[in-house]
Amino acid sequence: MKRLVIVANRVPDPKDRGATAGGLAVALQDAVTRRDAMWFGWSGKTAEATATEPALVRQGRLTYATLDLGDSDYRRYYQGFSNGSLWPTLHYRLGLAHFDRGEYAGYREVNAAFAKALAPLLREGDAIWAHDFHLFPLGAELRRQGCRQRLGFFLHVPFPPHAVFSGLPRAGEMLADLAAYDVIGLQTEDDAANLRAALAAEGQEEAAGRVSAFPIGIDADAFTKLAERAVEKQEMARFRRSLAGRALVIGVDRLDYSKGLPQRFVGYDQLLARYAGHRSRVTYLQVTPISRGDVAQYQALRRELDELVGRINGDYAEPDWVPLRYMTRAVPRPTLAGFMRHAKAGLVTPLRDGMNLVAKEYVAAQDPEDPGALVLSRFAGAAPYLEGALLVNPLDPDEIAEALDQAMAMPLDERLARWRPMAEVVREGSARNWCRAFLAALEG
Ligand code: GDG
Repeated sequence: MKRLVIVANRVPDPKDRGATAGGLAVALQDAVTRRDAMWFGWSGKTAEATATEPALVRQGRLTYATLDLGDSDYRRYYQGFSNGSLWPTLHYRLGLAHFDRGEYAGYREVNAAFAKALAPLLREGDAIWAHDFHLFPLGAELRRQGCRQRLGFFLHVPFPPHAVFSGLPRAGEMLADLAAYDVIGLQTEDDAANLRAALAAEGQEEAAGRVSAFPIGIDADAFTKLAERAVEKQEMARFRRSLAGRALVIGVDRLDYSKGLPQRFVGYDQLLARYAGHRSRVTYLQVTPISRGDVAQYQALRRELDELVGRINGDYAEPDWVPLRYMTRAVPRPTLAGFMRHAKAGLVTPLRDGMNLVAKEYVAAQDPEDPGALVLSRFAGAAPYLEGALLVNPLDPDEIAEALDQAMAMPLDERLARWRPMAEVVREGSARNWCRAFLAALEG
């Protein structure tokens, strides 16, 4: 089997196994353990200048090749253009995006530096798979370095309609860069259709023909096992005791404005206001590890959430009941799985999301004899795949409150009827199958 070269903004720490690993590292585990592979990208560290020679760490058949980023490149490429321009634009939030030519230049320079450092490490016949919005121009830069290998690109986040994307200055250049890839993958058919139309509008019809949907999944069986084991642990027994028999609602999201957290908190507030019967009978636990904490919009969101949590708890708390438990620390994956299994409802209401793996994890964590209900944003990429969820408009707190009330009251037979097909979809659409489908397209 040919070697697989994965390029991503962040490379997982070779020492970090298991407990806190999530996201891409988990999804690609199968692909990088069954063949020779290299994982190339940013080390997560900054230095005075961006490194030109990658640091190499070998672990069995897998080589990690990482570059430190210069301080100015970190600000321009990562904080500036990737997080400040592209992330909001791709999540349909042009109003939150800013554009700065210097940052855009930094973004292109880092992509060129990645390509230059990677090119000498490549072997004939390697399959190269670049991930996510940080790397639109990487393929074109690799071609400039003389790379002839097959190049794939997968976008983990949504792709908006061209009318939105073209609000980004230099959108045309970004689309022309994508045309260097042989396979271009997105999460949903809608995203794929949007990107095809955008490419066609820029005269890239041929590249539009290389765009397909490859919905990402999770290792459902492993997550189910984690959840089953977690509930046996002392820590979970203590947590259950602390709930004193109250129903649990769980939310798990990075602290990000795409996740719809303020609207969700107001939705929960509406549940307590409009359906007084739930007061003192339900506890909502929201796990929200801080992310991009050095970006102003994320700091503002954190303050907004602090205030909302304080107000909701202030309004409804009893001496022995806190309605909304809110944590900004990350929780180990097995503990999360345990929380999810115990929760009567999973509350997943992003304003936009490429896929949303939490929705799938919630489904996988459920007890097949007594599953909980999933309240899901219709703007999550997962929505078209999880038909048994209670779909809501995440901008409408009243709709969230109504769906939560329905979830709390849902009889077992309805919960089973909704959950079973979703469990099937989540198991079938595994991370492994996602990798295999993409690599089959890439390697023909
Ligand atoms: C991007 C796209 C797409 C969260 N808190 C903790 C924790 N997590 C884990 C979750 C889940 C992962 O992080 C988050 O994945 P999501 O898919 O929900 O969202 P993004 O981080 O925005 O990911 C998204 C994804 O890429 C994959 O393509 O689905 O649309 O935005 O696995 O469980 N894990 C641990 N502690 C936490 O506190 N251990």
